[in-house]
Amino acid sequence: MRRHHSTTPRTTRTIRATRITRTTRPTRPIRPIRPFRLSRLTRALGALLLVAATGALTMGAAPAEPRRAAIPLDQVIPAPVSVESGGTPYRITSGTHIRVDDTPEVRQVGTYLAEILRPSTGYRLPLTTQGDGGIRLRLAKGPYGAEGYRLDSGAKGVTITAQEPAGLFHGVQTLRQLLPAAVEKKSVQPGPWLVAGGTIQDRPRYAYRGAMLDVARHFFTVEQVKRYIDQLALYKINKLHLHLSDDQGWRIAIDSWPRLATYGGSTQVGGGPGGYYTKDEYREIVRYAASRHLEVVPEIDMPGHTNAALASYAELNCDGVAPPLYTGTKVGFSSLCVNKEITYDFVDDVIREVAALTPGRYLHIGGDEAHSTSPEDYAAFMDRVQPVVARYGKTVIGWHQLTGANPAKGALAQYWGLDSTSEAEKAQVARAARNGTRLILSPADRVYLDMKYTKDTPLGLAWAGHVEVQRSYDWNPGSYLPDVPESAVLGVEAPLWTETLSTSAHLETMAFPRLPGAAELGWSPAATHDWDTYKVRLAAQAPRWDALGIAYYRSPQVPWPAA
Ligand code: TNX
Repeated sequence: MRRHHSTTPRTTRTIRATRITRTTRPTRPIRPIRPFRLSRLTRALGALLLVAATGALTMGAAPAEPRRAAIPLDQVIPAPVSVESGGTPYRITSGTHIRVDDTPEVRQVGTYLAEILRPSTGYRLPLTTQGDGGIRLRLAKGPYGAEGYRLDSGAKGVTITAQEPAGLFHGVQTLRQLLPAAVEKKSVQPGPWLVAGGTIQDRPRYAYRGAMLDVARHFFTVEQVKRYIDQLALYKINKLHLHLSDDQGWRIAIDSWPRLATYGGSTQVGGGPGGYYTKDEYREIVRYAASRHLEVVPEIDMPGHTNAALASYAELNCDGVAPPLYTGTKVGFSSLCVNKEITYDFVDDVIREVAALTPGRYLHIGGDEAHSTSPEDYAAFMDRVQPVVARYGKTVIGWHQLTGANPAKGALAQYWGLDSTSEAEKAQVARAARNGTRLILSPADRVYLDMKYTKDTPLGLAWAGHVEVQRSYDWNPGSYLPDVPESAVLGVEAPLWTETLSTSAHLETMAFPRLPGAAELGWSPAATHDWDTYKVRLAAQAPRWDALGIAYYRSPQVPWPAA
């Protein structure tokens, strides 16, 4: 067996207001330690330590193990706030323990980590609350905020410290990305399982880092949604917005209006069978999301995008006649009947039931493309509906058309315009922002994951143009909309509309590789933003997606490793 060690370059990255300074000593290649070299190495104390550590590291290594260097600490997506590389890597072995604080929340993060590491390493990795060394997950007071963490890696172990369990969970995602891609596989793989030495300190730029999934145009099962949740968690996304109703389908059981789901949910774009979540299934999605530290944001879109509801109950229509179910892809043709009282009974019942099922803070009421509702009716409708959301204890989110009416105090507006959106419309959004309406940014020509990458990519729509990977990444949420102060931006969300998408592979092909970029815009300091270094980090994710079975678009803009 050949012994080897990796000498880790000492890299210090300091974030300044406007740019990153990086001082990197040239990387020394991994080289075998031959006996005659030892005497030379022992001249320096540092080298002595290194040799001792390396000896410990390589003992007991399986003969088939390839030689490989640890993944550099700064290769993570989203880019961390600060990275200091150096020192001996930690090696996960069959003797490694996962040490957790003795609380259910920390144990849960530890169990989650163990479930990722056990199948591929083949190690037991028992959870324990005793001893030291190994992988340690601990809560402590510090400058971490609600979601930040610190990761320290050295010869004896890796410690992730955070103030809250969410911070530990995000730190675990970082640790995951520092391990070889093969760690994601479900069968035993050869090691070594090295984590580069050094320290990462990290916390998010924005509190709201969302992804939306349209389960209305095509229905996606609980298992498919869970799969997407797992993919979101890897990039520290913390909100799952579910678009639960639209013209083509109603996807959540409502006890007081049962035909919404049983009839309104019975089809989808293209005429397939559709589907809906029972209340227990929805609770299961919420529970699973929470176990990945994502908050579910349910959306019931109104007053437009309501054909499935109008088809289910004739009395909701102004003329009392139920339209047929709809399986096409046009928008803007349906509206609840704003002047009928029963509309507000319906809205109250639906919001009450959805709010009761949802532990999260938010309830999204849509409000986009209400082309069949007059502006006066639209404003009157929103004036009545927003207080209902508040009455059931939730914060309103609406698509940014809500800023054309009277956004309630504390309501959030989700901006989905384009570069070419009129100045007047942008100014309307900016005015609302200056008056206290906080914004979630989802510019369609940047982070609509359903837009085609190029004219030649088969899936997706193109109404907002073609959105290649660089275009999707290269914008700054903090200065994106004119006259909107950075403090008005609560975060970034990447929506995935599904008119053309009906399988998990479809979803993934559109989300990857753009989703990690949206996640980075939401998490990383603006000072880390740099396409040229980002595209290298992005390329390095591909083997991980392969290991996870995630389909992705091999954009020619990204220097992928040879397949
Ligand atoms: C616009 S964005 C819509 C959706 C479509 C999407 C397709 C928004 C609030 N409304 O109804 O599915 O474009 O890209």
